[in-house]
Amino acid sequence: MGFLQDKKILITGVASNRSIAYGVARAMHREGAELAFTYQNEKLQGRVEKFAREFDSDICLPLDVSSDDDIQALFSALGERWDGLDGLVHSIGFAPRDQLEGSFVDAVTREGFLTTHDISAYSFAALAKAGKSMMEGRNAALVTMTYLGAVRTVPNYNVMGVAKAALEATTRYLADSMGPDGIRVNAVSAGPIRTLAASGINNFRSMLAEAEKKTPLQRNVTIDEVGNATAFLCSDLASGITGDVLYVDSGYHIVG
Ligand code: 0WD
Repeated sequence: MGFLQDKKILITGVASNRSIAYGVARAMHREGAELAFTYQNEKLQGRVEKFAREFDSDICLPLDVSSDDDIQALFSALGERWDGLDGLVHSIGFAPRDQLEGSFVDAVTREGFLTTHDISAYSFAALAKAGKSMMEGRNAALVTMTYLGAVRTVPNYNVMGVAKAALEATTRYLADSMGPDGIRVNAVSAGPIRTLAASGINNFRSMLAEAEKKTPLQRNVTIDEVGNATAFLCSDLASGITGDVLYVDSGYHIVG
């Protein structure tokens, strides 16, 4: 029996089979979880439905996190299929491309800043708020995906790093305010992985190469390693852990 047996978990952010959320789905499915998925737009619908079937799920719902209506509709529709929710994985991030290159002070704009924070940080709070009533009283857990750029400057990561700092603080505030309902909230800080989102970051290849050179494990991490850690944090094995950021980065963050 897997350590997520009988848990009902909603996974956002599967865009391709390279997405971190895809690695999360693979680990959670292996550990016996029942899964539901969201897709950002019609273009991705067919692909995400196919992934869902691969993981024995027929629950695939639209969600653009910039829309409050979408967020409400998501939980209404999920409530028709499930009597509650044990886990929610937030694996969503976006910054306009012009924000992710060059010097931060030159690149940042009001609009770029707001969009990046809305999609990449506020959306986690919005999903927690809208999903709370389905998660109360069942040892539920939320996990989001963050990056070291939240706590250190990383070339070209720019306003996305600022939004990740907001996301990590949001994780702590959500953990504090949802703890009394038995809901845990954590973040996984993943090392660089080649995905669709990552391809938007200028010079991503050199981030991968540098990590490989400098990490204690001397290699980059995989979506399956991030998936395993996320599955653990959503499980009862992690029942004493909340408000935390767990690094899955081959140890890169400890190296000076
Ligand atoms: O190196 C990396 N890949 C790292 C990623 C290192 C550390 C953290 N992360 C984070 C990302 O910042 C993000 O929060 O992990 C999360 C997942 O990212 P990913 O797996 O690297 O990227 P991807 O496969 O592209 O999935 C992100 C998805 C989007 O994909 P595209 O490529 O179509 O933008 O986030 C979704 C979308 O499916 N997304 C949205 N979903 C709902 N509403 C929205 C939106 N408005 N915008 C983006």
